[in-house]
Amino acid sequence: MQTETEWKFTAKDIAEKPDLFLSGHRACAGCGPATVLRLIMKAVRGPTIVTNATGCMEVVSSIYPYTSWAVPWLHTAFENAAANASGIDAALKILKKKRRIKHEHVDIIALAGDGGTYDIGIQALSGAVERGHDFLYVLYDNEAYMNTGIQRSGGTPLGASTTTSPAGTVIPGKLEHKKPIADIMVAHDMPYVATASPYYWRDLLVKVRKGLEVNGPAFLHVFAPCPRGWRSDPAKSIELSRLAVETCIFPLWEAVNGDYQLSTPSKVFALAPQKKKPVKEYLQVQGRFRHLFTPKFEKLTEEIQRVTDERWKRLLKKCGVEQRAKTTA
Ligand SMILES: Cc1ncc(C[n+]2csc(CCOP(=O)(O)OP(=O)(O)O)c2C)c(N)n1
Ligand code: SF4
Repeated sequence: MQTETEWKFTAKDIAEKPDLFLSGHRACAGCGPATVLRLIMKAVRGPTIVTNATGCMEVVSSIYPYTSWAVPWLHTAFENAAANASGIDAALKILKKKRRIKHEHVDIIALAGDGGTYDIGIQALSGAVERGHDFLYVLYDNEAYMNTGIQRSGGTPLGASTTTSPAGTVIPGKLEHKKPIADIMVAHDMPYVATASPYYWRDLLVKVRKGLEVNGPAFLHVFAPCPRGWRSDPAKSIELSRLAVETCIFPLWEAVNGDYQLSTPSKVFALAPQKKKPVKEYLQVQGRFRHLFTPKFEKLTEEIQRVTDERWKRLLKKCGVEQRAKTTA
């Protein structure tokens, strides 16, 4: 896809661009979503309004009388970030028509967690996309309802222990697989859908910019480790966001007008499958999967590997990429 403004994101560009998501917020040390927001706000192109559903990122960034937002920002209820974005879009169109705003264009970003997207916000999101509103929806996926104490969501992966899917003598953590939310959004026939992970920061920034530049709705699914809920080392969040891509648990791709394309960081594992790491490497460094390494539940790691491989194969097919050799994973 051609972008209006050809952007070469270099580390220097990014470092020199002022932060629009400011430090001083109350996120935990090593919070993946906070890093994601900081990066996303480096990619904006001009006047931007952000609307943020209830969740960790809203709570930690807006404790009265402080704010981390250096742009106009609206808190919205847990369920309706996309409905809010629709309202902002409609209002801007009227104001422009009446010549009441000076800007040629104002970008809109809606932000929500996995609970606010996979589960409770999906109807508002589906409606806003169907109506063709011009906004970028960013799902920061920390794979549970973290703000309210680590409850499972439709984005929580199989086998993860949460407070509502606790691993113990009865169940081995969550019993269901992660819902393929980004594919559900592609099925809306929308102009732009992509997945991203903060380790691959350049890929993430370019995708944010593409999502903003496209006319109409765009959806960005960003992987966002949460050391508190994942029981992982806060120093390893970005490493985890790399491992998720290297194991193909969270592959990177984009779909432009419904056409799937594998992104460069994931292409590496399609062209050289021997580089693809076993999912165990990703699971074993997180306390939420600790029980999967006991004899009682270890079979589940094979099931996670099987489904990961199956989904990866299906994605490659959609992207028209042929896997060259058999995976060693
Ligand atoms: C209708 C409704 N139900 C429940 C809540 C309570 N609530 C607020 S935030 C939240 C969890 C948010 O989870 P997620 O969207 O995954 O974001 P995170 O906290 O993980 O960043 C819940 C259950 C609410 N505010 N509104
Ligand atoms: S609970 Fe998780 S997502 Fe929430 S602020 Fe802490 S690390 Fe970030």
